[in-house]
Amino acid sequence: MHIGKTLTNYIIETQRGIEGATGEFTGLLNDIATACKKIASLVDKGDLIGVLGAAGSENVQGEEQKKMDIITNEVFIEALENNGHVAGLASEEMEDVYNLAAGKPRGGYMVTFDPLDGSSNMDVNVSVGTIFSILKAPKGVENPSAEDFMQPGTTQVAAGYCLYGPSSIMVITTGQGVKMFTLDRDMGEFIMTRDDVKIPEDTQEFAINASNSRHWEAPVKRYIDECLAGKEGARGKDFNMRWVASMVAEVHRILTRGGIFMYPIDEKTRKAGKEGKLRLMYEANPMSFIVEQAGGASTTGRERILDIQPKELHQRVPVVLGSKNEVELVTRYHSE
Ligand code: P6P
Repeated sequence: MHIGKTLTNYIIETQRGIEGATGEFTGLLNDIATACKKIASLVDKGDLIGVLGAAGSENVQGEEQKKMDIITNEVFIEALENNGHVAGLASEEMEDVYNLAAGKPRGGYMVTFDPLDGSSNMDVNVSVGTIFSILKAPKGVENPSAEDFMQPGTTQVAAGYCLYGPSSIMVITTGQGVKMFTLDRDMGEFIMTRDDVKIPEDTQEFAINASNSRHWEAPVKRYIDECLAGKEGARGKDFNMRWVASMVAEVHRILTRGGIFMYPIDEKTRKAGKEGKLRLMYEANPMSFIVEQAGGASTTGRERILDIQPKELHQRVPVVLGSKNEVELVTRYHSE
């Protein structure tokens, strides 16, 4: 019985192909894999170890924090701060950049992450996930500032997520396509299960929180109404709808069978003074890098997400991502 290609095999192979690679990037991806294995084990145990429910605190977004938001954030920091691969971290769960303690070795990378996206789904046993994005740290900077993180999504060195669902699946891109690795819990290894993930360019499945429909802008309303009109309408085909309220699960479904995911800006978010619901640095950018690498597209409805010049660490953006032809149609509607 074969072992299969482990994530470690893949990382080392990839490193061999990178001129002057020092092994630091390899070490960092392994640290991230360690964090995700630990989180997978905590998610799996849930109520057995008393990690469900509210923490009794709020995060920088003013949202109620779940116990697992805090626990997984600490797991991620512990896995990354000791091995000298990063110079700084930024997380949905921390207001400011996390600088390493004095004396800890620094490395050439910075990581932004959402340690447990969709965490409220844990209380109802629905899939959740970790999202991460890897950026180059400015040379010789011991303690990167938030300003040092303000790099457009096109500068990402790598991005990925780990989906904690029926299986725990790590999905990674380093700019050479998208690979998937399924966790063999008995062995404690991620094994490659998909090598060259491609998103179908067309789809008949859309994902949006339809409870916001009264707040939508006209182009979004037009697109969704046409999907709902089905084969008798302008699109000439029926559509299905999904909404998991876990971005990682939605993106994984789209990578697996196509689809479009939308969290557009609307009157409600504008009135709240926000540019959208999802965060650029540790949700939209990493997911957009992955989706584009799989042949999909990702815009705000008005511009390519990876081109956005970030202004602040927890900046929000509208997101329209998935099957290329559908995203282009929605984006065209916004331009008309
Ligand atoms: P709503 C989870 O909180 C999240 O950030 C994404 O993972 C998810 O797609 C979205 O928000 C769900 O938002 O408004 O449906 O709860």
